[in-house]
Amino acid sequence: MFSIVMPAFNEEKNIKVLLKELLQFRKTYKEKFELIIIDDGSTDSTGKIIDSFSKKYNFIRSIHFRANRGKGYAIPIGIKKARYNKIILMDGDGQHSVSDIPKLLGMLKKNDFVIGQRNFRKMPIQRRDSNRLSSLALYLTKNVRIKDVLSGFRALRKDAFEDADYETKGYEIEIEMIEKAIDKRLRIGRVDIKTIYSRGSRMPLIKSIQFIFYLAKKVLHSFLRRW
Ligand SMILES: Nc1nc2c(ncn2[C@@H]2O[C@H](COP(=O)(O)OP(=O)(O)OP(=O)(O)O)[C@@H](O)[C@H]2O)c(=O)[nH]1
Ligand SMILES: [Mg+2]
Repeated sequence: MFSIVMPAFNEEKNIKVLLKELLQFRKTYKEKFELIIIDDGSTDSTGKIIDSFSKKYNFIRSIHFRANRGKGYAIPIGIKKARYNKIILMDGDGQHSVSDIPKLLGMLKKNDFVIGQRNFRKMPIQRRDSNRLSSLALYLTKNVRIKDVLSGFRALRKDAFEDADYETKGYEIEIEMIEKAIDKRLRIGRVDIKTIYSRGSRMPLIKSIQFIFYLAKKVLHSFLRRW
């Protein structure tokens, strides 16, 4: 058994299709799972949609918070609430393919943390560049090369992550989780996943700016420490 933790903020256009895909997948896949969806302050009908699914299917749990606090707030809550030690983190905007879940779980057998890496050639340029920049910053500060540091499709062991305290509450959590994993000397695996950009993408500029500030601070701190 495993848990899927899914953050969802204003995803009324995408989440229904994804939930139907997950229902289909659950019918045939050898291992059962629970699904925890965290909606903090969506202003569209996301909350209603996920509630209608959780009422109908008891393996789905919907968690709501009134105010919007960010993906980095939602993920650790989902991890804490998970009933199983094997956890899949999956975005609620349909950019991750349900068919990649077995691959991630397979890699988790020999690792504590698995990152689904996308094909950069199929990614919009702004995303590709912020990813490369983040990857370089991670290499400069931690001396570890990871290609797709911003991918939200991951597998992890709950016991390796549930105690972690995160500095960030936004999208930077993706990088902070990797930093924590490196510091704890966890085994980090990578697996190729499908790259879907035909749905879900909002590309807010603020997101790239947030990353750049976060990374610049980390790189600067790391150099000053060594100086
Ligand atoms: N609970 C919660 N989920 C969030 C929040 N912000 C984003 N998410 C979810 O996190 C997932 C990833 O967010 P996106 O904005 O699509 O980020 P991304 O996929 O890296 O970027 P795009 O390329 O723009 O799609 C989606 O399922 C969002 O609904 C938030 O504040 N709270
Ligand atoms: Mg997305």
